Amino acid sequence: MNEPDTLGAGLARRGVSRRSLLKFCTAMASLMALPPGVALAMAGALDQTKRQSVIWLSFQECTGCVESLTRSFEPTLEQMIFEMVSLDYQETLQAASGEAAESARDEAMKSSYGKYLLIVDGSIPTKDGGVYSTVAGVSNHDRLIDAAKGAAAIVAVGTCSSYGGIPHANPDPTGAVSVSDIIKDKPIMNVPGCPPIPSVIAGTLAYFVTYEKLPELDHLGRPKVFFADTIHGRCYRRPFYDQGKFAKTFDDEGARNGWCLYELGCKGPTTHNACATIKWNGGVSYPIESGHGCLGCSEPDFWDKGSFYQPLSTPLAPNAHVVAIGALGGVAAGAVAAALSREHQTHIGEEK
Ligand code: FSX
Repeated sequence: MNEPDTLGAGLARRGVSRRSLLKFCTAMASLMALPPGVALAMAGALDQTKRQSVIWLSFQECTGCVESLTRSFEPTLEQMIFEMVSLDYQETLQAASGEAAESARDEAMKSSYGKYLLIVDGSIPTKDGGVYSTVAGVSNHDRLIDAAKGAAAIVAVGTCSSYGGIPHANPDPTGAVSVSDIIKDKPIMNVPGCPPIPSVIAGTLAYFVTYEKLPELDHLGRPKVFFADTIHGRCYRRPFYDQGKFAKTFDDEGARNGWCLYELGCKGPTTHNACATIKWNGGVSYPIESGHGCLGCSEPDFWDKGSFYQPLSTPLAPNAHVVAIGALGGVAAGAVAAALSREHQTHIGEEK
């Protein structure tokens, strides 16, 4: 399955022109806020690069992450990503099954030892010897340890593999943990979201293929280019928040006028993700634009932090809040968001 030729040759064979590659790189560079001129360099690098071997393991998950990456419109950046990598093992997408699939994985791990990118979606059960999720009779835990040994880097796709996700939620019957809870000696990037935005998965893969390293990460292991801002910070309903205009129910006048959903439980102020800028379904919309508050699905323990319809806290004076989050910038805004999160947890605790 490993193709020895360059990505440029592979793309040409499939009828993808140099112009399309450049267009793709321009979109990726813009998505990741890279400086002008990077797109051309990226296209040159990609043209000459060997297709990156990728081994993708799926553990305790709902397959939403893979669905997210594959359910997109034509032509898509995400589809081009599949031309860029040699997806040597992926249980949901591969045609092979049984022993043929397992031997393809073994072969890819052997031939690309030390070079392949390991992608993991889903959390890893650790209770009772990991019996709650096994593949070919091997526990997820042991498969992860085995595959991680020869990986150049690991990408945890989805909140489950990044932080434990829904399987880890109270009462956590399987003892679900994240990839970074188990693997300590490899570069790991978390791409959370339940599921993550397809372009974010694609963008991080493009970065790794181009630069042969992971992008700059934040304190939770997320690529800063996509997760530096909160949803609230980039939300198109933000002007209503600033004016103190809040929908009180999902069908009142405020809701019909597109006012802020903060009082209906929106978790945008404490959630770092790119939904408000990149959006979903080819840039069509995102949950808040569809009339529902953010659930905070890309943050650790989002399921246990309280009702999706419980407001984070009583709103501060709108303008004070704007200054706090908007003007302070990255680190300070993060501190405010963290404070809001703590306030939220206390508030929820008091409600119970
Ligand atoms: Fe988890 Fe992904 Fe949510 Fe589902 O693979 S992040 S439950 S979208 O499928 O892992």
